[in-house]
Amino acid sequence: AKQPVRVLVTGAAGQIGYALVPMIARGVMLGPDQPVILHMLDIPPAAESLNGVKMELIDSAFPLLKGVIATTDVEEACKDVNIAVMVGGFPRKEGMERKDVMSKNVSIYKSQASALEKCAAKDVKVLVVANPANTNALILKEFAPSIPDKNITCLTRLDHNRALGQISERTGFQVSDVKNVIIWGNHSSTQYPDVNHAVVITPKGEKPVREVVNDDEWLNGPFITTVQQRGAAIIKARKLSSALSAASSACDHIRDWVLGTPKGTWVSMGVLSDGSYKVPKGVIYSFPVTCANGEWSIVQGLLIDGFSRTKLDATADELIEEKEMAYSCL
Ligand code: NAX
Repeated sequence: AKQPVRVLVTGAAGQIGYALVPMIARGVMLGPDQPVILHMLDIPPAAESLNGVKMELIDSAFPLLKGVIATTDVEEACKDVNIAVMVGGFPRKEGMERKDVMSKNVSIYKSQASALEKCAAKDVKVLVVANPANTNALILKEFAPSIPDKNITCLTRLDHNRALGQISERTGFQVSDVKNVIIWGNHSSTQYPDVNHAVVITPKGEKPVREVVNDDEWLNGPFITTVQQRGAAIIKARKLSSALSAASSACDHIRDWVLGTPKGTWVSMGVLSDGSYKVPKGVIYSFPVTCANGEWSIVQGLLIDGFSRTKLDATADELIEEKEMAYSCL
C-alpha cells in the first residue's frame, strides 16, 4: 500500500476549503489509490468552525483519509507536509485600498513561508490560491529560500477551465474535447485568455478553435472579457465568490503537476518567469506548461502575434506594479 501524502489546506474553514477538503479526501487531487492525511489551518476566530469541518470529515468515513489535523498553529499545520494549498488570506473589504489588502497578505505570506521553510517536507509542492495569488506566491518564494523556486506556483487553472468551458458552450463540443487554451499573466482582470493555439477534437480530427468557432470578433472580444470577468459574474449570481470551481481547479492543478499532463496537452500554471516569451524574469506569471515526473516545463516556441504581445505585456506590467507594491509593504 502507498504511504499517505500529507496535504496542507490553509483557510480550510472558508468557502473554498469546505469544497476542497472532501475532494482531496476522495482522491480527486492525488488519485483514487493514494491515501492522504489532511492538515487544516485557519485563524483563531474560525477555530470552532474548522473543528466542525474536521467532524464532518470524520463522519464521511473516507477510505483514503488516514488522518486529520485541524489547527490554528502554523508550524503544527506545516509539519512534514508534501503538498501545501494556500487558500487562507485577507479578503478585500468594502472601502479598503488595494495597498492595505496587499500589506495584510504580504505579512501572512511572509510568516507562512517561514513556517513551510522550517517545517514542511524539503520537496513540498506549493499552490497559492488566495488573492493576489501571483504576488502572494512571489512573497512566499522570497521568504522560503530553501524551497526550490520550481515548487512554488499559483492557481490560474480556474481561468483556464473557464476558457475551456466557454469554448465548449459556444461550439457544442464536449469540454473534454477542447484543449490547449492558455491563460497568460496575472490571475486578475488583466489576464489574457489566448485561443490561438487551442484545438477542438472533432470526428474529423483536431481542428483549431478559431476555425471551429469561426467568429474572430467574438474570440477577440466577448470571449476574453467573459473569462476575465467570470469571477465577478459568479459573485453577482451567487452573492458569494467561486468556490466549488476553484476547489476543483486546484485539484486539477496539483493532479497534473504530480501525475503529469496527457500527451499533447498543456495546462496553465502561475510559475516563476524565466524570461520565456519575453516575459520579465522574477514575477510569478501564468504560462502554458506540460508536466512530467513531478515537474512543470513552459511550452516553448508558440507564435505570439501583435494582438497577443500587447496583452502579454499589459498583464506583465501589472505584475511588476504589484511586486513593487508588495515590496513597499515589507
Ligand atoms: P473565505 O473568506 O470563505 O475563506 C478564507 C479563509 O481563510 C477563512 O476561513 C479565514 O479565516 C482564513 N484565513 C484568513 N487569514 C488566514 C491566515 N493567516 N491563515 C490561515 N487562514 C486564514 O474565502 P474563499 O472564498 O474560500 O476564498 C479564499 C481565497 O481564494 C481568497 O483570497 C479569494 O480571493 C481566492 N480565490 C482565488 C481564485 C483563484 O483562481 N486563484 C479563485 C477563487 C477565489 O476568489
